[in-house]
Amino acid sequence: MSTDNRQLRVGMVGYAFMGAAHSQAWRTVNRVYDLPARVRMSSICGRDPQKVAEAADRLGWDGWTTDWRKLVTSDEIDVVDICTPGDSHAEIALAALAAGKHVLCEKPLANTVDEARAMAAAAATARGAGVRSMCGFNYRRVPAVTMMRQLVAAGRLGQIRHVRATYLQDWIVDPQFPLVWRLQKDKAGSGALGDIGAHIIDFTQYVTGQRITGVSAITETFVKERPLPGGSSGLAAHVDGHGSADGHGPATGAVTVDDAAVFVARLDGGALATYEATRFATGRKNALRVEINGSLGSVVFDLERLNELEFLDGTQSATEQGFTRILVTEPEHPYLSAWWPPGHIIGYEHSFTHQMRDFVEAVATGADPQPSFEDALQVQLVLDAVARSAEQGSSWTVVDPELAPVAA
Ligand code: SOE
Repeated sequence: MSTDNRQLRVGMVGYAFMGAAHSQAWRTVNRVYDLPARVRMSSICGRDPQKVAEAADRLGWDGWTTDWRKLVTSDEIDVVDICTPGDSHAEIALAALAAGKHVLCEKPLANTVDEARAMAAAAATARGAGVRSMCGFNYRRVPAVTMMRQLVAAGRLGQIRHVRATYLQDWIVDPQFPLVWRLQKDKAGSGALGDIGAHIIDFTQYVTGQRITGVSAITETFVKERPLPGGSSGLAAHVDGHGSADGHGPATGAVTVDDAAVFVARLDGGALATYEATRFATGRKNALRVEINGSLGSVVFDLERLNELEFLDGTQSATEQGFTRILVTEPEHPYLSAWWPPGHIIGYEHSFTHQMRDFVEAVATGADPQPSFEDALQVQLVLDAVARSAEQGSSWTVVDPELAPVAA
């Protein structure tokens, strides 16, 4: 912590989509919320000096570096924000925690359970020295989602019976979309499962207060070969890709992650749950939807209408029952007192500002921000169980092919 306890000097590693979203949040958090500490956007780190210098200027960072190890051990840094692909989360977080830096790490926490365990253990050790850490499951901080949790916790849904979660995207439906890092297991750990499946796992456990105890899963990789990025050809053909025989022409590489994951689950409070995470839901861009059914009511959240909740109060007379559309923009709603008058809606990026609000307040007051690395390890354990279930196919019962296939 800086000598001035009211200042938090942040160093961020990574400057792509999540780097931009986090930068927006660091820029705004002190301008919107009255917090016990002020954020200083001290330095941003990336491998390409020209690109990271440009990102520092565009995103509002005081300085930049290409050496993350120097950044996380600098005496001029109090917080390390990790916005890189999953294959570097563990190395950076472990070094930062060992250097006594507070850490915010993007989801999923890591690419493997072993890495996540090491990170959670290091976070627990660092906690003893007053060092805080959090994993960036930002959707928890959409006001309507926080309100969903409040409704469940207040008993307004009664005993939770069903959780129904889908997270649908379609950005790689085109087989010519290149083999980017998110489609490579060694970089991303998994595909739709860890990238967006992690969100609905955390989301539903957070809202219900229940944890997934068992799963039965199937996954699929619909497109198994893709062009290498940058229209690579020739040499690239020899990089575990499959280019043309003469070494020229478009080279391709193997997709080594899932395109879609579908699984059923049991939660420890007795609820049955269904989960679908896919990048092949043609027409669905970033469609996260969760419905919770309980003995006294139901609630529905749809990210495409993130300022609203649909709430069914099952205690009302049958003749008057119906899903109510709650506009979650009142100052009494979570996080919203700091923004605009009722009805002036907020957006996706506000969830990151709320995330930074809670992180800064926790660090400045000596509290542990949520979700912790332990919470994120539990999500990692669920991801691992889903992957193992899909691989083993253990619970898969084949339907007897009694009827001959219908002639085309
Ligand atoms: C890509 O699927 C992605 O950027 C995820 O990585 C984010 O976590 C999600 O919020 C939006 O989509």
